[in-house]
Amino acid sequence: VVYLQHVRSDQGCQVFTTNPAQLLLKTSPKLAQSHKDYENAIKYYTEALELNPSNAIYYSNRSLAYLRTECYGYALVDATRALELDKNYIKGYYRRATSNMALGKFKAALKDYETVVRVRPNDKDAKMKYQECNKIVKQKAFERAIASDELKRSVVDSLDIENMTIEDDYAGPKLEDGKVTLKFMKDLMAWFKDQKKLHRKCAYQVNALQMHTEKITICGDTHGQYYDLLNIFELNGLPSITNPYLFNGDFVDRGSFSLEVILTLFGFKLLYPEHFYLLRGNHETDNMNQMYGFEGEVKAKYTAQMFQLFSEVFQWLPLAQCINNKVLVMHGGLFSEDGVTLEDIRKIDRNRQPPDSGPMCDLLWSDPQPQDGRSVSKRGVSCQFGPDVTERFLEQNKLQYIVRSHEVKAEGYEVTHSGKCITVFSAPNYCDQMGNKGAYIHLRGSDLKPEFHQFTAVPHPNVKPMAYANSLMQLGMM
Ligand SMILES: *[C@@H]1O[C@H](CO)[C@@H](O)[C@H](O)[C@H]1NC(C)=O
Ligand SMILES: *[C@@H]1O[C@H](CO)[C@@H](O)[C@H](O)[C@H]1NC(C)=O
Ligand SMILES: [Mn+2]
Repeated sequence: VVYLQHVRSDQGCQVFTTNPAQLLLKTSPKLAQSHKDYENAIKYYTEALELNPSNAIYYSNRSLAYLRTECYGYALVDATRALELDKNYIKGYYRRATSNMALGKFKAALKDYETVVRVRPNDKDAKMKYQECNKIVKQKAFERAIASDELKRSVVDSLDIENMTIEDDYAGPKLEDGKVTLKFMKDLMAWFKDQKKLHRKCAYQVNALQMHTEKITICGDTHGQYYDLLNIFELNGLPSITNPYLFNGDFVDRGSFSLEVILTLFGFKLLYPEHFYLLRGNHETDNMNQMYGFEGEVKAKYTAQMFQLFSEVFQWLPLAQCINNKVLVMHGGLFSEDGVTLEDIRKIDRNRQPPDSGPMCDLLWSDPQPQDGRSVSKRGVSCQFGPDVTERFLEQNKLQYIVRSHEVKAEGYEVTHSGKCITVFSAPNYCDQMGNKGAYIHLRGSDLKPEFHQFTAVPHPNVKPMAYANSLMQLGMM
């Protein structure tokens, strides 16, 4: 297993070398592990494979680079090829297991860990991974068993929030008569900034209140980067009736301040329900939260029951938002089939965990591609759609363009498909290692012309990204 050091660059320098292994393995504290390094590693391994297509190590190493860039579908294909070429190549089993874990295919992952443990009975690391994965498979089976015998009951019904007492020594923010006010929001953000915890009674109150469902600012993925979220409000102003916002999903996971991000966003939703919008991302789901940290973080800071409540609320988040009948915003992108209308999107029964395919899955998971048509997704879920797909969708629904998020971009945003498909991503220096900028977009006036604003990462307290993630997904364990 390769331990990659993901230290932040203090010189901001990037080294380009033609040795892909060096790109994967940079350990000097002077160098950042950036997205660009992994993309270059992929390029060089691809070239090496053209010269020598039967080298299992090249496939396995490219698989690691794909894991790092979240192309889990491609990572799975490469790990599988490595094993076809050399079925005794242990690292190949690890890589394939990690790809399957990332895709939520826990049983498939368990089979590979089983193989490693069989071949290397004395390997402690392998044994630990096997046990961890086995635990998840058993827990999933148990959850399925109870879900089928019991009517689904809201966590809210089993809570007695009114009767929870706030201890006298609690000096933090409180709701006023059960309502979120601007003063509460300002106190809350300052409280979180100092790494203090909101009283559990107030955390339940912010969560359990009804979620209701134009100049507007659109932000992309924030992924638990609370200090970068505060910086957005610093640069662009606090949300208000005259300064509305739309946050386009993936508020939680990866960054270790996901609770602070989501409670702040829910607070503003309650304060300005008609001027503050939140859409669901692929990370507002149980499978992702279990692997990438949010479940662990909520359990560490509050309780398992609090996580259940978040899970329920996430299921009510809308999947898409249409602005002035001209722009459609969603987290992932367009569909695996032509002909989907806005009416079809409205009719989606969204109050559930997303299925493996179909329009709900596509809205949360798909990505654009430069070439026409559709291809298999690099992620292993949903599809990639070309400019012609975007064009037909916009024409049929009489729209001008789409805005989506979901992919890290070096500049924080990217305009593709002749200006008809815009990506915006608001987590700068994603996971403390990608070196990317963040961006948000202003849409203004009758033409809704997009205007881009970029920003860079600000420092955060010393809690690393993925600190609460499942140990199998922690960086360095792949
Ligand atoms: C593959 O990656 C490993 C690190 O996991 C590295 O030591 C090795 O040199 C790489 N092999 C090739 C052929 O690039
Ligand atoms: C609070 O607890 C008391 C005593 O246990 C009970 O009588 C009352 O109904 C509870 N209040 C609410 C709002 O549930
Ligand atoms: Mn996403």
